Amino acid sequence: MDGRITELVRATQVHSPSSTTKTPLMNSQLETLWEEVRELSLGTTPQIDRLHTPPTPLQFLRHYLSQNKPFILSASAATTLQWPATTLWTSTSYLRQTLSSSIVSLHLTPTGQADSIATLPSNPDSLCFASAHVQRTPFSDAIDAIEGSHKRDSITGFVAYAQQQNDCFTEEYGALAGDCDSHVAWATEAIGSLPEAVNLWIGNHLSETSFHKDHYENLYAVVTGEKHFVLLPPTDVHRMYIRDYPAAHYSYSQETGEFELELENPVRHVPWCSVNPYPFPENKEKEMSEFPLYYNGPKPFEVTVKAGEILYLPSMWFHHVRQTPDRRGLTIAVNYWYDMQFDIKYAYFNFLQSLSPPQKPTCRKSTSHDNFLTNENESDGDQNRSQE
Ligand SMILES: O=C(O)CCC(=O)C(=O)O
Repeated sequence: MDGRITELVRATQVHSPSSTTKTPLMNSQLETLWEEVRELSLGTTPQIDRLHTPPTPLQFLRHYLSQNKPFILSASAATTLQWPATTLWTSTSYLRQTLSSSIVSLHLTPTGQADSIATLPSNPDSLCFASAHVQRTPFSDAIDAIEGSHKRDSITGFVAYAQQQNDCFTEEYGALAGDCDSHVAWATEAIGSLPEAVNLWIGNHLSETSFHKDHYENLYAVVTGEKHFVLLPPTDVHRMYIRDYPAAHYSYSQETGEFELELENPVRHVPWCSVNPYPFPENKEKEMSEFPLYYNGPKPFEVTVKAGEILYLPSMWFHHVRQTPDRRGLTIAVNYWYDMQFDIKYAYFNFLQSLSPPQKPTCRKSTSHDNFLTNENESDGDQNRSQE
């Protein structure tokens, strides 16, 4: 995800307000914003639109792209994913044979959570942004590792996820190019350019991507297995508790089968979402009191993208991704990242993000019109924190 992080950091440096004094928001103002966006555009249920025929470029532009609104294109749509990949990639031996001379980037982590917040073993009270150990691996070894890595919470062992990004489908998996469309025609026509990157994702049931956002219009096609997305619109940014975390990297030793997690030196900070939508039950209460805007605000949009379906994930939407594998234990997806317009919506988003959220939560359940924070006029005490 390095390319993506560079992009985020670049955008932060260019566009974040220079002043360290931020205007505090009131929770009632935030609630009004969240509700208005849902009432005016997204809908008030946690479901997103499901289309049964592909949109024309004009429909896509008018109803979704310009409104920054997601939808799912159902597999029942006659023209959805009529790709050779939908049948060919269900055979691991086909993949092995076609990619027999390909070297791919495999991301190894102890639990399947690459690019996520982790505790530092040297100081369990400290959190960091942990990136995976990335290993260049012949494809047939990589697929063995993904299929075989099912261990969680063991000291040795790893979870492998092929999630290189940065146009990896075109580069590392070029031999599979003929099995899929090289772009999504109605999106290309509406956006006016070809995708900036096409990526392949091969994971298992433990592979998980933590909450983040991207500066891309994302057309995400699942080929085998299922992907489960939790989505929040950009206007919900304060519910994500974006904080700066020191960057750290896992390194995996083949000899011992163990990971080490080391901080970058010199220290570099990565702004990242603090919320985990699926905490362990024993941590749930603590998480709810730490992140009340997430837990007490409107229900996030949840969507499962099945084999043969495409999700339109608009730019700057926060997303968390888990997966259910096919019978072999694999989930395979291809996604198309199109450049977003850095337009007036982007400027509004940066302005919103520059405003401090109300400070110090009081954890109690609320109705949607209830004010759920008691001290709504206090400013964010952490004034030096830079944001994503
Ligand atoms: O499939 C995944 O694990 C993550 C997908 C993602 O974050 C993206 O497409 O931007």
